[in-house]
Amino acid sequence: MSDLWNVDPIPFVGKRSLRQDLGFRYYQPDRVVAGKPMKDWLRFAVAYWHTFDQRLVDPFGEGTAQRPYDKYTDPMSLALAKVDYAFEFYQKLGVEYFCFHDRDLAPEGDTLRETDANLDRVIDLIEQHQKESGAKLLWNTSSLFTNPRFLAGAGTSPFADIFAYAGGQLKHSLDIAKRLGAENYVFWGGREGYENLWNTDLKREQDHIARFFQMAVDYAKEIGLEAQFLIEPKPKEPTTHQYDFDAATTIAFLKTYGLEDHFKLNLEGNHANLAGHTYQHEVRVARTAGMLGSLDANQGDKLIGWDIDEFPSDLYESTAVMWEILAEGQIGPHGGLNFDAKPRRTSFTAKDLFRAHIVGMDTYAAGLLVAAKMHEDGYIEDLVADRYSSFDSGIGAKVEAGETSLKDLEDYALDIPQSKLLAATQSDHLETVKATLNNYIVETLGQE
Ligand code: XUL
Ligand code: CO
Repeated sequence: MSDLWNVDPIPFVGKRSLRQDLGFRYYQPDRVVAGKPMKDWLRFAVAYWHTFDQRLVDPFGEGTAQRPYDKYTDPMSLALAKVDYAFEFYQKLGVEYFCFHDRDLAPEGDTLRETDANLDRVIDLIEQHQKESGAKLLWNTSSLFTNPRFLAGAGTSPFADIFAYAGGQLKHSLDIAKRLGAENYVFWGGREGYENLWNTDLKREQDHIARFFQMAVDYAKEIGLEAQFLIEPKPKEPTTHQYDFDAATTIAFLKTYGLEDHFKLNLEGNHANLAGHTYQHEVRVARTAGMLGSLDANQGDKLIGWDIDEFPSDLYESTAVMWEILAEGQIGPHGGLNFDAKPRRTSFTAKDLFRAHIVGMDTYAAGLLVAAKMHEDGYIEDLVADRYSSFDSGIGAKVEAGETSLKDLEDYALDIPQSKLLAATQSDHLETVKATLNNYIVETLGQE
């Protein structure tokens, strides 16, 4: 293997030391957990935009990132060189999947035709690397939000030429998805929302983006693209109000426009938090609707109100998410766990990119181990079954079977004394449940 990064392949080191560095403590790709190898439960992916393009800028300062390909100054040479670095990175980390936006890969030209030509040169190289390394495309997407032309959206832009341009750009991205064998195709509507309602025709914008999605469905059918389409909800940032606010809003939108059979959801931890939800909540809502597609694994910060895309390190959250995934049997029909995350501005070295992915991968591998132990014991299953058991027989069973009217309920309830009603409620001992979750985390990982 080449050594562009000056880093050895990342080994499993297990419990060797509490002071972890360039090694995994929990992630062992081929270790079987709950009937499947860890790598098949987790299907980790590296996000091109954060890992290879991100300069670690913030609104107050320039980028701090130091990358081994910084020596390339010509944009096209840099774009091509980065692909070599990317594929070595996947192999050294032991990650089988990657994700990208079209504009992560190559500089734009003046026209879409010129831009497509630049992009296709890079896609040729990616295709060659895929053949050599076996790395797979979890998903690709179109950046319909970075260029100034998309200042008021793409599929919801009030300007027809911009809508048309976005459609042309999307078509080329779908062709790339087909060519590279993408397992999914993601739509994140960065600027598909509005700043102010006084100048916005909300109905017309939603009709337009539904039409945009329908054209994507039609074109995929035409070219025989089998990638699962995914919408990634986010409530705000960059626009103040985004149409794909959260999982529930996005599911309602898809059902309103009859698109629900063609799309599932790609859910991101930090986006969930911005919508006022936990990551687990978003995964559960999608599961319940049969629409869980894939995960963008990252985490937010309680103290910061925007999307910080931090690498996941919270074991409580990864346990909750992996509990849902184990209950579901998979992340999604073709889903994976994409690190839509970046190191902090102060972790600016190339090796920090490896360290950041290691903590993310280990956090989810640990979450998988804990959640598997919880499912094995049936702890949550038992407590939930018990909590709803009054619906298993008697009046509850009749309600569930659709055999009751309000009149029946009145007849049943009219003379029950308050003491008997209170006796029908039960404490859920929530504090004990939380303590037990802590015990599962500490004990399961302690035995590793
Ligand atoms: C932005 C975000 C995107 C999408 C892909 O918050 O999550 O990177 O994942 O466009
Ligand atoms: Co994302």
